[in-house]
Amino acid sequence: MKPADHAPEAATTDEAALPATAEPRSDGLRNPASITTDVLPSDSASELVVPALPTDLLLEMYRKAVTIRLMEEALLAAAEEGQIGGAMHTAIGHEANAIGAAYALRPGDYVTCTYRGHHHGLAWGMDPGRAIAEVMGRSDGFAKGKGGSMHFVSPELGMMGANGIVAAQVPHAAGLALASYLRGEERVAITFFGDGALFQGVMHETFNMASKWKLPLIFYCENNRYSEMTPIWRTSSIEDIFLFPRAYGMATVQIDGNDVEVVHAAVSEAAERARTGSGPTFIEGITYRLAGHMAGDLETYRPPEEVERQQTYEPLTVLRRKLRARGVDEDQIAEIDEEVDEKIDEAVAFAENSPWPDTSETYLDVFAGSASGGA
Ligand SMILES: Cc1ncc(C[n+]2csc(CCOP(=O)(O)OP(=O)(O)O)c2C)c(N)n1
Ligand SMILES: [Mg+2]
Repeated sequence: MKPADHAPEAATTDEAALPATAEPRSDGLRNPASITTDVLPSDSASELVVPALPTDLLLEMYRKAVTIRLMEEALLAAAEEGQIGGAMHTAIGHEANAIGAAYALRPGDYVTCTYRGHHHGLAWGMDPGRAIAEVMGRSDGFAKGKGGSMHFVSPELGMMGANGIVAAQVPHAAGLALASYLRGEERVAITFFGDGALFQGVMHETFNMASKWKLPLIFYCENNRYSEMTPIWRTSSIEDIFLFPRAYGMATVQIDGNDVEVVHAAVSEAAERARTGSGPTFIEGITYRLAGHMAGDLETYRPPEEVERQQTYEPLTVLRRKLRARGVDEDQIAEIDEEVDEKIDEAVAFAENSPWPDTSETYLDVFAGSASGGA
């Protein structure tokens, strides 16, 4: 075959958004072309035992999910007003992945994530006011406004950093897991990354090392089926990406990343495996990014109908349905929505009133040895 036969074809907008065929494959896996319009993931989650969580806990998770959603909507509005410098990526639609995981782990466990990490920060316990202040570059932010949206960090909470370089946070988490192992601690590290990260070499180096050394590590792929503006079926040789890490001899599972109970069950099982010395787990959470790749994204690469379809099965909708099925009435849900709405208004006001960092601190906390004692 000539090299030209392997070359990717140029994508037109229509081709990029609409798969050519959705025929099922003979081996039972999903056809690569079908995934961008799938609402529900394949059946592979069925092997996982998913216990029902107590209704009180689901209510707490719902409150957290609404907090993340409203904070990110407020941030998008602030970006439109020109209040935010640099790129900002929201995780609207990804919330269940962060919340289900955070509630399955213990205080003291570590997390690292991508530039799309507001949801992880809040799930890990960050205060929304200080989080918004960080995105706005204000001095009350967790990194005193110097990290911004793409470098969320709060070591005191175990939130060890978002990262702007695709996949760079993954070996960092392996280092944290190794440190925990060497110190004889029971701390687990979880690292979140996107489907696009799978094709970075460092991912595979980390898979091999973590599996060989049985590190207490959880690899969590938030598969939203796009890398920036490119659908996964255009870039990946296989669509079920949990099959890649399986080759490194680790446990893998593909789950519904829009359902907090499923995520909680998968991460609990992985944490148990990690804490008992049985090594890492790879979780592929199928999810969907409801907003653009970043603030200001015109979203010309996917049809609005695709987003509308996904709106029928997104984390908040799923949680509301669960709560209603447990007998929680609409009024109680609406009350939570209103309370959170007020809290987010207060958080935005707090951030807007937070002072800009002093110019005398420009080089503080930037290089090793210049730390001023804070985060
Ligand atoms: C090493 C590197 N290459 C390219 C980029 C540019 N880039 C930023 S986001 C992104 C897409 C990543 O997609 P995915 O891993 O699926 O995460 P998602 O944005 O969908 O959450 C790319 C290629 C980068 N930041 N780092
Ligand atoms: Mg992606």
